[in-house]
Amino acid sequence: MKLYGHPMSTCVRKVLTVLAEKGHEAQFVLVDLMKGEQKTPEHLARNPFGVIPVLEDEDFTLYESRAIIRYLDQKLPGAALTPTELRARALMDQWMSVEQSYFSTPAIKILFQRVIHPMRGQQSDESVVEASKGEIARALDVVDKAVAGQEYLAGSRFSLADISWMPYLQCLEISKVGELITDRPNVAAWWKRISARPSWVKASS
Ligand SMILES: N[C@@H](CCC(=O)N[C@@H](CS)C(=O)NCC(=O)O)C(=O)O
Repeated sequence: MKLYGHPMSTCVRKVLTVLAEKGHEAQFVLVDLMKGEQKTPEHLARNPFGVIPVLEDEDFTLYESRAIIRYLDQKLPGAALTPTELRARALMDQWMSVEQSYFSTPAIKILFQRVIHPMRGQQSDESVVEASKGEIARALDVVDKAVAGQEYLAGSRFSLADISWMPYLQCLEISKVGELITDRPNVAAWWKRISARPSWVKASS
């Protein structure tokens, strides 16, 4: 298997976490975002949207991180990251959808304002940061209630849902808005629990 990506990418980190949970190594092919390599004809042939990650499994090419992690979980041996029980599985899907609909976009917006723009010599627009913080607070208030009485988003077992949220929770810390996590005791305990997993430590270092 080949994984095309960049080690700093949030979407790639999800895939690397799943590979590490499964104890599987894929050949990592660097697509240098700093050099715009994701927009070359060679990469556009792999992913017409010009983004990473892309997975190649022999003659099969797959893009979109959430599709890739579902594929890898089904394909590879090792501990299942998708619950078999119907309702737990439905909850996993619900939380992956909530992440995509309400959480990752404002988290990335803050990362751009606070980290990426200053790296490029541009000013941070704090009105964007404030609006995004409001959206994130709403999502994390909901998560705080959900993980009050259970260890993981889908119930008692770590799943793809937790993995989907992890890179964006890390973005909040990197962007110096970690109080969005620490102000919510159940979210803070959940983040501490999942970010200590060796798979995440390996994928995010
Ligand atoms: N929905 C896509 C998003 C992919 C994406 O936006 N990847 C970013 C890195 S995290 C990227 O390649 N950015 C470069 C660009 O937009 O040119 C997925 O989940 O795979």
